[in-house]
Amino acid sequence: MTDAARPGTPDRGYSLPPSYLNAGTTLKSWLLTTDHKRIGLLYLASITVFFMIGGIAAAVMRTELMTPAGDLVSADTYNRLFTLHGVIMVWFFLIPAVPTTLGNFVLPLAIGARDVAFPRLNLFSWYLNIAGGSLALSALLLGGVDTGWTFYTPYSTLYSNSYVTLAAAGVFVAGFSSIATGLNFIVTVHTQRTEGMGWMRLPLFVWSIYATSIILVLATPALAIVLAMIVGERVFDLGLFDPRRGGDPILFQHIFWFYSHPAVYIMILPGMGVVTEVLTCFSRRKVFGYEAMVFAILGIAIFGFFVWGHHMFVSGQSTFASLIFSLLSFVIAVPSAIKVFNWSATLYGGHITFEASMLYALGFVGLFTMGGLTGLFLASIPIDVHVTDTYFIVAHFHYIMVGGMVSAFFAGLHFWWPKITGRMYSEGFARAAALLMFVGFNVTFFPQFILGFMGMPRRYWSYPPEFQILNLMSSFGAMILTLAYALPMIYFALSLWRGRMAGDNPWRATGLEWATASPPPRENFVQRPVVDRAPYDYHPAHGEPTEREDDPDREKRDDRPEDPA
Ligand code: HEM
Ligand SMILES: [Cu+2]
Repeated sequence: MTDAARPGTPDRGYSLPPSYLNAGTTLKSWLLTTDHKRIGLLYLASITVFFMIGGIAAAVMRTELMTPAGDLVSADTYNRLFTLHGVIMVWFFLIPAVPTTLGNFVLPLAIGARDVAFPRLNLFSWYLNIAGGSLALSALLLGGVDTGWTFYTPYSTLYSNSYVTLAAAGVFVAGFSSIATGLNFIVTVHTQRTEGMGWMRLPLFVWSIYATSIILVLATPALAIVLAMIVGERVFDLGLFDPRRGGDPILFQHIFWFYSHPAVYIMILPGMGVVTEVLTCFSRRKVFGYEAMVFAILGIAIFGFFVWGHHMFVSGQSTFASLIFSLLSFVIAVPSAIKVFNWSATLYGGHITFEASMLYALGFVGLFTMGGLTGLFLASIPIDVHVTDTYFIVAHFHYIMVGGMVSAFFAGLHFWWPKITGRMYSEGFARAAALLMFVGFNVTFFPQFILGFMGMPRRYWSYPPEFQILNLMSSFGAMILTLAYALPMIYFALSLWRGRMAGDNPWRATGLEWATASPPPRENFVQRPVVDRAPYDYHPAHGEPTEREDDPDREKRDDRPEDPA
């Protein structure tokens, strides 16, 4: 087929139909918008900037670690670098990443709503996020913070003379942005579902954002309180964490991890939701075990609140407490394992095609599984005591957060890009980037498991020469990874400029967001859709799975001998 005859080929110079993108083009129309789709894009722009800042800090650290001697930066600068990297990546990139961008854009569309329940609050939470980010950044740029992103006492309260108060204030403000967003999504799912969209018909992406929102609302206040306590201690010398005055430095760790363990599920649950949408679409299968998936999501959200003590096995907490926390940590692995099993079962016997977003999603499943399994190692006390504060930990959480969540973020961005912009990107380029990211990720972080097991501590700017080969590998992988992260920026920009028109539903996906134009009109739907079936209706009973319109692998499939049946 020639290009011109293909459906959805660009007719350049063609004027776009009215959509949210051309409903007002002034800067003001963007900065004061209450459209959930535009707010999603505002967040996309801001978290991209934060990701780049955090990435630059990582690149400097990895360059320092290429040689055993601490020669590029001083020890003190290195401390400030990993703090900057951690604070930015956790609070200003990873936690908002999927919920505020894809969640904002897709969630109302996926439930057939016109917008979120509180559109102005939605815009306000973006401004809060920017305000918090600016405060934290100013602290980190004025001279930095050297406590690590975990702000452990008593160092952060009694000894550090860096900008702890300002950074804590920034994260505190950003916390209110999280709470506002979470509240907004909860009310939206309760009140804005279209006719026929019962709870058990919600796409799993919506369920995952819903569960994440519950954690955001319940856990973030604990973070706000503990940060306020740090500021109170530093500014008013309250003695909350000072044993000489009846305080307790370990109290900080309890409250901090009471927030931060659930926060790892704030980071990963939305990714699980994205991956479920992508895997079902590109294997043309109904998700295996929908109900089990819903209960696994809710189970993770609830049990996530009871395992914080596994971060404190070496803090001196009672052995009995450690045993309980260890046991509960094994229990919470069960719902995650159910999800991995169900994704595999969804793929099994599916009609699989390897689009870029599918490659990212498959990458997520593998890398998340490795992160999760090493998490089980860490949940068993003897192993954790051995590898506490080593590179094993750094490898473990990067497998979850970067291999898992960042892959899922890219999977979702590629999946919904045609809906967001109305245009396609270069599939070949995108597949190459997905593969490069997977390879670069493993070359960067796998050696760190070994380094950790050999005893290399984290948060050090120099190390004994015997660790150099593995560190070099890791730094080399980081270069590949940097390239892989830069590639999407190029082909997405090209796609905006001259990408092929996407059509309403280029992947032939089943979600409601695909039942409206790409890009959608300001009000989302010309006529609000009515839902009369369960989600993921890809494979009607006894029928052939629905084909994708411009499936690049379709010709290969058509060449296969006819199935006599
Ligand atoms: C682009 C590739 C990345 C590289 C090369 C990288 C590298 C590093 C390095 C060298 C450290 C310091 C380890 C230590 O001495 O303790 C670190 C810590 C950390 N990284 Fe990354 N990182 C990358 C991406 C990310 C991303 C995308 C995130 C989150 C989204 C992230 C989150 C963290 C966190 C939370 C810490 C801990 C900081 C601390 O211990 O206070 N990293 N990373
Ligand atoms: Cu934890």
